[in-house]
Amino acid sequence: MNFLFSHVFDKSSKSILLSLFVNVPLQSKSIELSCYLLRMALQGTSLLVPSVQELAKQPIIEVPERYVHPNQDPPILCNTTFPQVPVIDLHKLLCEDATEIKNLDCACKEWGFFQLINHGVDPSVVESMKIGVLQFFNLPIEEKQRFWQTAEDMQGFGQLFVVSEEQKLEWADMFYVNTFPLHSRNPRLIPNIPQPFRDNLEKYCLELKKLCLRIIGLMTKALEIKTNELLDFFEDPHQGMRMNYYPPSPQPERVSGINPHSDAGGLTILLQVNEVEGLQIRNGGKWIPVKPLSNAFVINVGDMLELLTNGTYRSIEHRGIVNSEKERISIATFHRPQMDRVISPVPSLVTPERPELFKTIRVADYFNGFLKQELQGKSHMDVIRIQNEIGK
Ligand SMILES: O=C(O)CCC(=O)C(=O)O
Repeated sequence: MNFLFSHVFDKSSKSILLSLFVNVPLQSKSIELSCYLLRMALQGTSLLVPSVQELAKQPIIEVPERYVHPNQDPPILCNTTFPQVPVIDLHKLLCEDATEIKNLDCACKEWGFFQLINHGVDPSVVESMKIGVLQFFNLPIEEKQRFWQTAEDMQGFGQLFVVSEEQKLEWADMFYVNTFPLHSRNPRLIPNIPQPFRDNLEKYCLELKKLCLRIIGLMTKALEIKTNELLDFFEDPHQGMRMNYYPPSPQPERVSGINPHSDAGGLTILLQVNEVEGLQIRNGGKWIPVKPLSNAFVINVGDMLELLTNGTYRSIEHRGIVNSEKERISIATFHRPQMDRVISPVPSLVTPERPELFKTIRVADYFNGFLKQELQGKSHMDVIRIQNEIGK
C-alpha cells in the first residue's frame, strides 16, 4: 500500500485517503468498500445541498435567492425561425449510406449535436427506463435519503459542481451513478435500487455502451481515419449516468435547470424522458432549443472527443431551462476513455496545415480538474488548448 501511496498519489491526495480510512468505522472496512473509497478519494466531490424537488412542493411564489441566476442569456423567441439540430438515421448509417455518413460528419463538425433515430436500442428497455426513473424520483424523501451523496462521493442524489456555500444552485435534483467499469460503482447505490428499475438500468447501460461504440465506429468512417485510432480509446469505456429532475418553478426565467457547459467526456447519449422541452444548445451565438423527438436519442460530442479529433468534431455548450407548469426529466449517459488512459489528438488528424490544437493529458487529470470547479461553459478546455494560429 505504501508503494501505491508514494508512486501514484500526490501529498494532498494521500492525506485525504488517510483521513478517509481513519474515519471509516472498523466494521465497514470491507475490502470492496475500502477499494472503492480509495478510488473515489481522487475524484470529485460536491457540497451537499437540499432537494429542489421537495422545495418545489412548497407553495412558494418567489424562488429563494440561492437559486436566482441573474443575467442569463435569453433563449431565442419561439416565433422566429431558427435552425434545427440535425436528425441522423442510424439504420441508414449501418447500410453505409454515403449521404448519411456525410450528414453525420457535418453534424459533428458544425453542431456537435444530433438527434439519432432508428437507433436500434430495444424500445421496451427505453420505456422501462422512463417509467423507472420517474418512480425513482417520486420515492418518499425518507427512502431517497439513503441514496443521497456523501461528503466523500458525488454519486447519488444531489447536485454536482457545488464548490462553495455562496455559489448559486441549479433548479434541479440529479442522481448520478458510475455504471462501468464495475469497480467504479458505489456498492451503496445500484445494488439497493428497487426492482424492476435496477434490472432495467443494467440492461439500459449495456445497450447504451454498445450504441456508443457503434457511433464512434461510424464517426471514424465519416472522418476517414483508421477505425482503431478512435475506438481503441473507448474499448471498455467508463460510463456514468446522470438522471436529471427539473421541477416546475414559480419564476422559471430567474433560475437555471443546468448551467451552460460542455461535457468533459467523449460521447453523451441523452434521453429526453417525458418529452418536455428544456435542452438548449449554443449555435451561432444563440440558444437553440432541441425539440424532443419520440424514439430518438440526443447525441453530443464531449471535450475529450474534440481533443482526440484535434478539434474536427466540436464539444458544444448546452444548458437546461425549466418551465412554470411541467416537470422535466432527462437521462444523460456519458462515455469516456478509462481514467488511466493518456489522450492526445489522433495522428491522422494532425497535419502540417492543422497542427496539434490540444496537449497530451491523462483522462483522470482532465476529468478531476473539471469536477473541482463550478460548471461554466467550455472554460475547462483552456487547460488543454495549445495557443497556435489555428487554436486561438
Ligand atoms: O437535461 C438536459 O437535457 C441536459 C442535461 C445535461 O446537459 C447533463 O446532464 O449534462
